[in-house]
Amino acid sequence: MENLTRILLLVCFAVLSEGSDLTGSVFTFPTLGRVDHVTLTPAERKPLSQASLCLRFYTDQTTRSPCFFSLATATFTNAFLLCRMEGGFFRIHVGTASADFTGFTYNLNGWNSVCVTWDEEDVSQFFINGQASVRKLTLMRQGWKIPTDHSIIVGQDQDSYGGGFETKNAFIGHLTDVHMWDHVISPCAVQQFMDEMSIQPGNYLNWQSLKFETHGRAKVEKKQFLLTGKQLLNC
Ligand SMILES: [Ca+2]
Repeated sequence: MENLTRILLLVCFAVLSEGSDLTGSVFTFPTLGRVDHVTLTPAERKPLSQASLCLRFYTDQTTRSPCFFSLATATFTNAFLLCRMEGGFFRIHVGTASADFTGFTYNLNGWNSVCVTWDEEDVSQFFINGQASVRKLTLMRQGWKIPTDHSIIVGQDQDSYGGGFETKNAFIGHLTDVHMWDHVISPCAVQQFMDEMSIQPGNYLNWQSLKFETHGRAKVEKKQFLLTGKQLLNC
């Protein structure tokens, strides 16, 4: 009996640790609440000397500074952070530095495909809906690595490790297809993501096998076909 209990516990652990396939689903953030967010857990945490992040967002938000993705460590709360700032430009934080990307428009009430890359030379680049930014230094010291002890959330900004949320950084709307890599993905891979083609999923965070936990009123929903922007024939 004891052995059976042990086996059942191991099976439960294996299922829980595998992550969920969220293909065709979205994270919904239905209100500009201070506590609404989703925590994401990599299969294996490791120090990151470079990274890529891709996701899609759908919103009607035009004010404040919503944050899509926030990776914080005990020492660096903005270790890797992507927000849309008041004024409509996008900001990537890396460690204690940041780079701003201006001159981009994005769809309100429509999907936006976004990728950011940060390489070992400290050069970052931002992509949205097929447009690429210039390649910019974030001015974080070269050779710096994101420490292993990180906490990752989407839909808010961590001003302290795992918390420190502010209403001004709340995201309202939907996020989907969140992928993160421990390296810089190729321009071709970025383009494939933007075109919603089949991609090599993130090797650090993978939407098709994601460990996550929703908090507050954030929740997982099936992606409505009306949110795809595509017509269904048999409706
Ligand atoms: Ca904040």
